[in-house]
Amino acid sequence: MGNAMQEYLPEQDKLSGPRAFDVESVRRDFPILAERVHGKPLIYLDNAATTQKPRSVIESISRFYESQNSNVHRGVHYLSQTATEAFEGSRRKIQRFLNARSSSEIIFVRGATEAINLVAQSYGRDRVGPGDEILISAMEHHSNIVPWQILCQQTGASLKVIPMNDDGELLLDEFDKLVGPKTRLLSVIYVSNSLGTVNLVSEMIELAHSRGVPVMLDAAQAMPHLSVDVQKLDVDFLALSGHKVFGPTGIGVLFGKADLLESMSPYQGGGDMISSVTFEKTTYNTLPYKFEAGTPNIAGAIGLGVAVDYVSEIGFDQIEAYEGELLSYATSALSEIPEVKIIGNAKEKASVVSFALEGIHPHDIGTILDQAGVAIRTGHHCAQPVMAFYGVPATARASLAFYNTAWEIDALVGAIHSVLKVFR
Ligand code: 7TS
Repeated sequence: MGNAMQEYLPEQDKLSGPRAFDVESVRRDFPILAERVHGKPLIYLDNAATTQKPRSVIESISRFYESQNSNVHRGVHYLSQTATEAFEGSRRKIQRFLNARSSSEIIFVRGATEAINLVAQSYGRDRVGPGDEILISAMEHHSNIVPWQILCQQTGASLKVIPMNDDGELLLDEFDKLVGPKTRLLSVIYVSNSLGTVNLVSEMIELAHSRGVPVMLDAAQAMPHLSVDVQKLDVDFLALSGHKVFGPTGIGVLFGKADLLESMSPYQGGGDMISSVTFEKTTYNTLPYKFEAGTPNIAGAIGLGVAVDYVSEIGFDQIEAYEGELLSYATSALSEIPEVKIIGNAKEKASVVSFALEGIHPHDIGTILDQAGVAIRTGHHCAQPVMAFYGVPATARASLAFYNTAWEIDALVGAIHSVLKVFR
């Protein structure tokens, strides 16, 4: 396998990097990064699918089950109060992380997918009718397409799509024309998981608001890379997944402005979301509990609180600076291989390099890279309309996090040369 057989060692790191950011020390916080795969050091470049977890997050989950496990909001006993305090403490951490006005604007859900479905149903069904329009973009993940299609089928509304150019940038002139009197909501991806584009969401929110249109952001891929301030953005709803921001799976957050959430009907019915129930009539609980029916993922929420603490401690100044350098390093290293075609060349990008190798199916690339210990994703990345736009069935995608290094990019490049050798 040629170069891919080499072991790539930290000494080969080439980034000058902000000195205060010690990537090797950060890596030691993530136990899985010391694993070997097929006898080679694991090189994990599939962070857009899910990120790895620091030891503090892993330990917080064990600690919960070892010494705090109890249901929340239900008991006067010690453990239930401890669990409730840890759970609600985590909600406050996330409130601070997003700079929301109140912790009652932070709804715990399963992930970005559930957050978007919640808004489509709870906000959409009461307000959207025949002839109305929901606006999304050409680069959405399926989870920001299908819930709106379901809403459109239920209500007789239609879906409108902001187009993009060949670099993978949304056409803002077209966007301007699409936001009209029939538009009921704009729901747009902040950072594209398939192209890496960072959309100009501040400008888009401002324009939508100037025409009375509320905005939802799918921030699943923005959270691990950019500092997100919901008040500064003035966004109405925002979805995130815990597992993409170094937290556990099965937990995520819907942020919503309190007045909007107050005015919405519950998404699901059950325990915890009520204030009183008779067979004749149920009254609902206050925010955020109105939208949290049933026993939540308590350990997951606590783990997510620890994850956002971890990220905040490093700080987005450092993360953005380091990842920016790493992305440029990866982009130029891959561009030097003549057979590589990078898909998605937006001016503003974060941490994703999608590419094709002429004449080689992405799944073959992924399989050979795996033998070299390099984990990338190949496929349509749940963005089939993006694949259709570029006329490809799939792409190979390397997606970065702040614990990745230049020597890992070198290993990726070495392994790509091995792929080319096999197919030549
Ligand atoms: N939105 C974006 C932009 C995403 O990238 C993803 C998952 C989701 C929503 C859904 O998140 P979930 O946690 O609710 O599943 N993206 C990917 C990906 O790119 N590869 O695997 C999952």
